[in-house]
Amino acid sequence: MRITALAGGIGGARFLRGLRAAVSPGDEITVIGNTGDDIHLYGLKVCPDLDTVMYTLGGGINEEQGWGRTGETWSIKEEMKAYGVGPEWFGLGDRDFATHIVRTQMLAAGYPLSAVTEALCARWQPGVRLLPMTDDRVETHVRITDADGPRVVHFQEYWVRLHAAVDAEAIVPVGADGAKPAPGVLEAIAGADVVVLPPSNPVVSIGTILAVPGIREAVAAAPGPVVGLSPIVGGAPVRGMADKVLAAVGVETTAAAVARHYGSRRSGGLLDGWLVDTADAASVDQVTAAGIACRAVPLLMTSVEATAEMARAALELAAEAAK
Ligand code: FO1
Repeated sequence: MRITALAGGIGGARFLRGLRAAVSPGDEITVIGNTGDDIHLYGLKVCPDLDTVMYTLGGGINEEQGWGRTGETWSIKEEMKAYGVGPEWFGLGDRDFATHIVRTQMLAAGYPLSAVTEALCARWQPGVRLLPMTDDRVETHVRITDADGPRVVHFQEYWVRLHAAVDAEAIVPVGADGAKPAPGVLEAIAGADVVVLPPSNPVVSIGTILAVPGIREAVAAAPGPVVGLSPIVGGAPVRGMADKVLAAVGVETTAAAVARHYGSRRSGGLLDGWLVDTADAASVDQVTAAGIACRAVPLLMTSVEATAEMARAALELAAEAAK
């Protein structure tokens, strides 16, 4: 079986670890990773979501944080601080720096991000094929109004520095309009037996991937079923700031509203199936009424086995939707 998943950072990566555990030997998983969270710092290109997927599946992630490397040290950051060079609010550790140096060096030598990602994965052996959504530069920016007045900040500044404490007024995937899907992305969707939307942020992770012209259309037209898992449990995001960015696009923070936001494939949307948490079992009928097959199952990724169980439920729902 060929499975293609669209994924953001921590939630997406943890789900993929469960998906990888759930599939049979010989099944192939392709991951289309969000690169809208990418940021250029100290002359280096940092790709947080690609790295989070790569480290999580490759066994190098800091499990507690969910991002960055295990056994990390911080000498470079301290030296930068001694020079008065920031930003201090973004935590790049020494081990992680090596990834960004290799990536930036290869990009400067002319390799596209997709080839660089493949080269980095040759070390980490994530057990999936990891593709960036695009080789072009896309950066998610967030419009806010705070004590400094109305302004637009990089997504990482909104999330890491400002802790999403102010409302997001608009989400702008700068550069997405003119970006092209990376090599292999459209083929991975068109060639998949199942397309999965993990419980990643529907706006700044999955939404940004879908904003690359051609990708939303490819998912809507995928020959296989498309199933998603709700990142909202009991009216709140399991982690992250989905509530803030959903509000910015006029979507309520409920499992059913996110399903309706993606829409049913029967009416030009993206989903054949949607899993909600058992806490949201009451919303199954609403989702079904929207033309999307829906089941309530436990959706808290408390262990790899619990997450594999979620992935199995998603694949079963896909199989039913395909009938
Ligand atoms: N998240 C934080 O909350 N604080 C950080 O300082 C931070 C640094 C960082 C560095 C590299 C990286 O790959 C990820 C990092 N993250 C950090 C996670 C990241 O901000 C977000 O969780 C994702 O971009 C959202 O998917």
